[in-house]
Amino acid sequence: MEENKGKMTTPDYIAREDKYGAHNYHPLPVVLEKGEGVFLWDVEGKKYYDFLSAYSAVNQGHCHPRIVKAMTEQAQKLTLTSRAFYNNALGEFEEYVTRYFGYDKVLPMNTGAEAVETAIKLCRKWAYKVKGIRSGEAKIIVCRNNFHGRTISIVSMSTDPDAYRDYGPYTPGFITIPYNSLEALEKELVHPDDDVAGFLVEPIQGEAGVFVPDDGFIKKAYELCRFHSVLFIADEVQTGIARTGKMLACDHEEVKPDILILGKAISGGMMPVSCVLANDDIMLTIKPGEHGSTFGGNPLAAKIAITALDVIKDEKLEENAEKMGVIFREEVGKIKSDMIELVRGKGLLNAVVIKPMNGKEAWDVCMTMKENGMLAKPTHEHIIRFAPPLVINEQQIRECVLIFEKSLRECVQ
Ligand code: IF1
Repeated sequence: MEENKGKMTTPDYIAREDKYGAHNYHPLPVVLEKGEGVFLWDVEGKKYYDFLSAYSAVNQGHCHPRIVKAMTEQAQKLTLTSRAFYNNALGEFEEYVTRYFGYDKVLPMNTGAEAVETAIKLCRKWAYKVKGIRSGEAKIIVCRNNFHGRTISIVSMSTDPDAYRDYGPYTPGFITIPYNSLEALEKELVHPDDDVAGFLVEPIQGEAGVFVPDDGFIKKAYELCRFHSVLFIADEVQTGIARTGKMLACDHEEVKPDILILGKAISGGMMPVSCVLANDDIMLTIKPGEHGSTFGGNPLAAKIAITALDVIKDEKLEENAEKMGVIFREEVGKIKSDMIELVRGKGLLNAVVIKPMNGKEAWDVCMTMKENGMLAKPTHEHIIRFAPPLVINEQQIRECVLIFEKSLRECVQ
């Protein structure tokens, strides 16, 4: 109840969510109420460094003043028209984002999963209209341990039982290969039926535990796809928008995907904004009435996204992510703790693999870090992801490595 707000403490908030909300998450027991830049505050007033960035959606930092301004200004003018009519902001965004990433066209959606669904539909449409694959036969190659979202079609290509179990029947048309294997990719590409339409890949696998493929994998995979007239589809929902030290993770290998999927940080975490980019030969295969979304391309999202992308360039966040990432991995590498198995990542998308000790696991390390003022979340029991907002500076990164070190020490005591 609102009048009790002042008296509510952390356990009360948690109990209320537990009672009224579906139990589809297992959050760290911290209740947040405020954010600014790299910092978050909980309902008791305790301040934390954010090392999750809402799964890389707030690359620009929490409540970035320029994005808040763009949002509040547009919110007072016009928020939603649907696509039944034109609005004066969507075209501005479309022009801006296509120039920014160098594509002919953009198709705006809202969540990452919707953008992935859009890319799958676009790829299949292209397969039938342009490549000439027999109706209903198009295949898309995906990778083991992928994470592309939570819809039925997307979980149909998941290899994680937690993601797909008991959600069948599944969508057919996906071929799974091991990640980082050019051999496996080539084998599927020379399929005798010639019905492969696309290869959908995360340039770095996020959910899998920040798994960085071998140098050259993305480039060679792209070239193989090109040779076989198969669309190279990059899911940069998590790796995109400067997270890995370049605007796109594919930029590390100078690859321009045939279909590019973006989400999360394209709005700086203000609201769900996602999009799919492609050139005309692909994008124009979808005709009026064949795909869309009520909220996709709304003027509020358009203005927010333009400003959020502006901030990335103006504040040179790619450069900062690259530099801070190098320092982070170097400094973590120097920590003398038997609990650290290895550190890996690119830019500010990093993971530390934790060796359990004295019955203490990654979760316990995160709980201790929370006590010490730093929020990170374990993934897959033994991995902790470290992905702060890209506005973090050197002194802050160094302080956070010390907090991590201290927490590891306290954990094994
Ligand atoms: C959750 C991880 C991050 C994504 C890629 C599409 C989507 C995602 C590469 C879908 C979403 C999320 C969603 C979040 C957990 C999460 C995640 F732990 F799974 F790996 F980011 F680190 N493609 N990733 O990573 O985007 O529909 O959610 O907007 O709670 O499920 P969405």
